[in-house]
Amino acid sequence: MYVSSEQAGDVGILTLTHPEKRNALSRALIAELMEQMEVLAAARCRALILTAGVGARVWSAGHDINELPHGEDPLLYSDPLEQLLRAVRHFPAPVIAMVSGSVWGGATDLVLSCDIIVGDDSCSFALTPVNLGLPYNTAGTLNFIRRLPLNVAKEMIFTARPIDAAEAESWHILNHRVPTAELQSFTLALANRIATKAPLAVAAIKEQFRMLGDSAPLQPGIFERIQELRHKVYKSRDYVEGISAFKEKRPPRFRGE
Ligand code: KGA
Repeated sequence: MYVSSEQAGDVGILTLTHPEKRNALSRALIAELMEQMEVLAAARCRALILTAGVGARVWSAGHDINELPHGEDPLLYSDPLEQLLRAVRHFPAPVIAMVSGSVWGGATDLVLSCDIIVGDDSCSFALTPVNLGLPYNTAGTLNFIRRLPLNVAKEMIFTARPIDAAEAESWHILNHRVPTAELQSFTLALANRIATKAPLAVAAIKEQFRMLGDSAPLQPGIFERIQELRHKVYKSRDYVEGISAFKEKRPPRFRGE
């Protein structure tokens, strides 16, 4: 079991429970998470909290690096992480990320795909594709452009530096930064407030935010160009080196080829 699920009145709470692997977003963990999301949606939960528990040291280490393919597109439309991101965005009630601890790579994409983010002083967020030599995909890059100030997105991507709670607050990544002792009660109160509102209106407006936010047309030529740029990166030796270095627990040696 990598995920625990509970329902407190109209609020669903999904907790990642695989600290041994730092809640890496493996195929198995994502399958459980999405199954529980379906159960909670069917039970008409009116707000969903996604968490790794109060006091977690790592919220999630991101994509399971052992499941990233060599020499192939690492973030295809059908990749489990991509399916999870869409499930969160399509979930018929607001999803609140409640964050203690560090959030890495694709897990930061996941948190930024939630509707509201509440973090404590221990939370931090890193965007890490350049540590792995990995070309991020169009949907994710668009999510960062929409969700973050462009200069912030660029600094986070180009440096892969984990940004701390104070920076996350000042850069409007967090809706609220609260003391650890109050994280659970604050987030539950927020979710319960949402749960008292008209659920059809909330769901329709969430869907409008999603569809209107996604409505920027992408010219075929631009998409093809992005795919070509990404292809060059995931076929590179640096991408193999990035993944090998993680597995061998050593710093990568990138050569730009
Ligand atoms: N995928 C698979 N296994 C992982 C993992 C990951 N992302 N992160 C950690 N693990 C495993 C790790 O191999 C080890 O397994 C165990 O979790 C504890 O990790 O016990 P084992 O079998 O050796 P570790 O490193 O000992 O824990 P730590 O010292 O507490 O450090 C925690 C962090 C999170 C700082 C460290 O594990 C880490 O740096 N992980 C990788 C974080 C990362 O770069 N994630 C990005 C993944 O890529 C991604 O999401 C995308 C799509 N991207 O970047 O573009």
